[in-house]
Amino acid sequence: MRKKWWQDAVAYQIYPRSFQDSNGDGIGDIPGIISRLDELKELGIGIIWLSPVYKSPDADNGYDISDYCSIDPRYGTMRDMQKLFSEAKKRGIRIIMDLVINHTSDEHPWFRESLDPASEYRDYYIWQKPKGRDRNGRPIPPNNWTGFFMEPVWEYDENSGEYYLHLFHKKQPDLNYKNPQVIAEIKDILRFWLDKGAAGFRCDVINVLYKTSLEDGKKSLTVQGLEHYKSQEGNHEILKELRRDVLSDYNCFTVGETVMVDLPEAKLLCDESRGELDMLFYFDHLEIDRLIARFIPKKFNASKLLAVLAKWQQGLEWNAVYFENHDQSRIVSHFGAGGPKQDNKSADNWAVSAKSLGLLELTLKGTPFIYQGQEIGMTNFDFTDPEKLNDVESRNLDTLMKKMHIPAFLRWKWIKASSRDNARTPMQWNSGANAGFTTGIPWLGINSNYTRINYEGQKHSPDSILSFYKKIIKLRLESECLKKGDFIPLYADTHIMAYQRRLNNETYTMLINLSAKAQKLPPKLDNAAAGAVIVSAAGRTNLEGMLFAWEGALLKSGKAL
Ligand code: TEU
Ligand code: CA
Repeated sequence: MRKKWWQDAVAYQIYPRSFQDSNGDGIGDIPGIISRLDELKELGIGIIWLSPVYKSPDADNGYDISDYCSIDPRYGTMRDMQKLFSEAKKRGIRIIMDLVINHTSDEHPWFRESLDPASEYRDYYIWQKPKGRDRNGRPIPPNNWTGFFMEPVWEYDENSGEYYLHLFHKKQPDLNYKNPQVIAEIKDILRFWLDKGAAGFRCDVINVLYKTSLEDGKKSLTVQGLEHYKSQEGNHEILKELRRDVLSDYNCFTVGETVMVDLPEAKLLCDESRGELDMLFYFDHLEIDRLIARFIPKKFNASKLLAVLAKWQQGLEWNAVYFENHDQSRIVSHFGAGGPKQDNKSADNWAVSAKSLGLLELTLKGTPFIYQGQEIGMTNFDFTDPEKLNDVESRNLDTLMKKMHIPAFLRWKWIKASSRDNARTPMQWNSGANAGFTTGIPWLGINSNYTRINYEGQKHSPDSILSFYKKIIKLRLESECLKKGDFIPLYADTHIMAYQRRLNNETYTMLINLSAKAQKLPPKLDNAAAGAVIVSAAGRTNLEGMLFAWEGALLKSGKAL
């Protein structure tokens, strides 16, 4: 039996370029991370997921890797990385690396070699002849697939007269997983990092590796062609092989980022007896108020959120639980009071909703992942000039929408709701210059609210969001019921939701108001709400039949109700 230490820890995602700069070049780095490990230990973190720090030309901020076994000089050196492993270990923190193996950078030596049709590396990537020629003699792409980044997925290479496939940016060519040599290379990369001290991997878009066929896809508004490569049998086989031949030799775990995954697929991917992934990130809960994945905002409804959470909480043995990452909006700006349509003005409401959403995340079953800045209630970016956007996806989306003649105000509205830059603005450490992130010019605009929202300001205040996170993380770590107890949905309407966690004789009840108005608790919840209030985001000890605006509260009852 594997000892599943990852089920007893709270994880924290670091997006290195925005975490802490140590040398004034405006880009966060590994020495910067080392200097903040004490803060993470104090927060109660046991696992760090480190977004890519490998050599990369940065077409997609490090998710385009040109050397898997070296550190990009902007982030530091391999010695720094080794120091990060050992300093983290001293503090009881394990580190998982970001494994981006669906694609490499086009500047990776494999791809460079692969440009030569006679090279043994040609077959490392997916090269295809044109389907034919159009009337003007121009080549026609091999199929009708559309990609994740609103750009064509086939890039033509004049030299060889063939196209290569890239589901993401054209500087991110997809590897060919029908080639066993590619899998052999990946195994070496896994061993390299596990031997250096990595405790596992967060596996980027790990359910789209294997392209079963390259036939035309069914017409679709989102990613067309998906049915030919999402969660295929060949993909399951690869995951099994990596587990069997490499991962099982180490005390490590994997969390897959699985795009467009549904529950039946997820069950297969995480079924322990199959030996593929230990847990996965799904997207459904963050898309309940969005159309076309996360691009167009629509109305929030708490009962929808509970339904989605319940489906996944009860559907899988073990979940990766998250509300934010480097691709998503800040949760307080998404489901909380920091959002555009809501009562942003009130600092109280911002804090209460940030706490409540933290309480919600940390009382779910699974391994919680907190994203840097979430623990202080950081909000979406506030710049107003589209020129300031860095995210390649947002920039492509803007270009596409312009072509469709969508007016500028609407484009900006949708980009503001969906842009990945929302989560990527630098960490707000203090109220000094550049929020204490850098002494130089930050690579991406710092949110001007840093004078009000920052780590230092919250550190010594017992009522702060940060102090609240510390408290509930501690509570969770000490409770088997909160970590592993069953999830039972109790009640939801447009604004409030309620659920219980149960293990043996223990029962916790979680109540949350996801609206800007106080809400009466329905009579149906009388029994459940009768327990003792352990913690409330509004600082109350007695609920008196109602929840304040944005209030979440955790109650304890002696026996199951
Ligand atoms: O993201 C994959 C993914 O599907 C997305 O969340 C993506 O950002 C977007 O929604 C596409 O529409 C992973 C990484 O987390 C992301 O940062 C990378 O850009 C991407 O893979 C490619 O490596
Ligand atoms: Ca730096």
